[in-house]
Amino acid sequence: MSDAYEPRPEHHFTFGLWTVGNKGRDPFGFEVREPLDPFEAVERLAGLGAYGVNFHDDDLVPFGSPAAEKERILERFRAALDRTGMCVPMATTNLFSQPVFRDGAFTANDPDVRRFAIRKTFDAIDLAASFGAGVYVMWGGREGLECEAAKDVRLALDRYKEAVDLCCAHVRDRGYDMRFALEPKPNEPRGDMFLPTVGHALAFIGCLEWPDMVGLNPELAHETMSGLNFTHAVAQTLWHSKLFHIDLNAQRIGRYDQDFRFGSEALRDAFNLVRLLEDSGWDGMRHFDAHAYRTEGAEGVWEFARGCMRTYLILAEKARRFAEDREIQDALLEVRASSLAEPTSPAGLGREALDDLRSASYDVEALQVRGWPHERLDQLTLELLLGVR
Ligand code: GLT
Ligand code: MN
Ligand code: MN
Repeated sequence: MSDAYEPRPEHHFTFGLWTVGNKGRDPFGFEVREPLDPFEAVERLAGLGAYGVNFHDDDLVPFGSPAAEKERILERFRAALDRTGMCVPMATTNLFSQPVFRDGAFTANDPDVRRFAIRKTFDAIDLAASFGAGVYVMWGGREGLECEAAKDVRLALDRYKEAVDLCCAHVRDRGYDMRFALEPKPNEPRGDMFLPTVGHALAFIGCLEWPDMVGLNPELAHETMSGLNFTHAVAQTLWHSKLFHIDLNAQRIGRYDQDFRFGSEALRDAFNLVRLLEDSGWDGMRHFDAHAYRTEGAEGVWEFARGCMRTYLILAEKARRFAEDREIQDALLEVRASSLAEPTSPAGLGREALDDLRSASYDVEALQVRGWPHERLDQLTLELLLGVR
């Protein structure tokens, strides 16, 4: 099928090697799919119109590979990228799979484990830089706890800050053009994780040594797990100029981290998110951190990947139509959406402005009688999404 929603490299869609390479293991069941060769992942994604691939160090070079094997893998991977024109815009470290990180990585109680985690990250940053990645994601998969008494959260945050500062120092020392993106998550795999939401992570960044080098990689599934509005989380991240990367997928509230195909749940929320990204002029990657249902065989993975990209493009088209739809625009006028851009105090914060606010009189009666036709605006939006407008 070829139509207006055919993904192309200029749409900047990316996937992690771990996403299309997900073998379908879950806490109750074994793998259902064969391992996917990273070189095949590059070829197949390029064939579907993706722009790039991202990886954890261990996705590409299995943990503990001898140096010669590492060289061989990197050469083949580089050749696949050259052949297809695919990029590596982002990379990250696996600080969660190996047993050594069972008590955390950057926040492990054992200083040697922490130093090893930082050493592993330095090496992975060097690898990322060698592929030209400009964004380095930090997802603290094991940073957290189950037994509250075992860690003082304030000390854990001291160590978390120290680790992020050290990674920034490494990038500065090497002279790389690279920024860090923290990825919050409330729980899973730990019972409770540090930096659980976008809000926590934004506040943390302000306490770092080089806050300008650090932003966020918010994930739809993670904020939704906490019952939060992901579009609002992204809007605030943009407002702080901290959207460095984004993990798109689908998730139902109150479930485990589902990482479903983008748009497969909460379609209207997905639309609001796409509209925000498109309207904001977000020029970064549209990265899918999702995986195919466990029901799928090898080919289902590519249906899944194609579906993520197509749904994004369809919703982007709906966002354009939203902006052009006369009735919707009239409804926006009715709710005075654009008036929110007017400063509340055009005269600013000075004494005069304050006196003006203090002395003005307001006709509260008149202000409160007016209804705000959000019902109509919302129904029009829904009908646009349902395809009847
Ligand atoms: C892991 C996690 C994701 C993170 C990845 C980056 S790994 O799959 O569930 O949300 O983005 O480390
Ligand atoms: Mn997830
Ligand atoms: Mn993620």
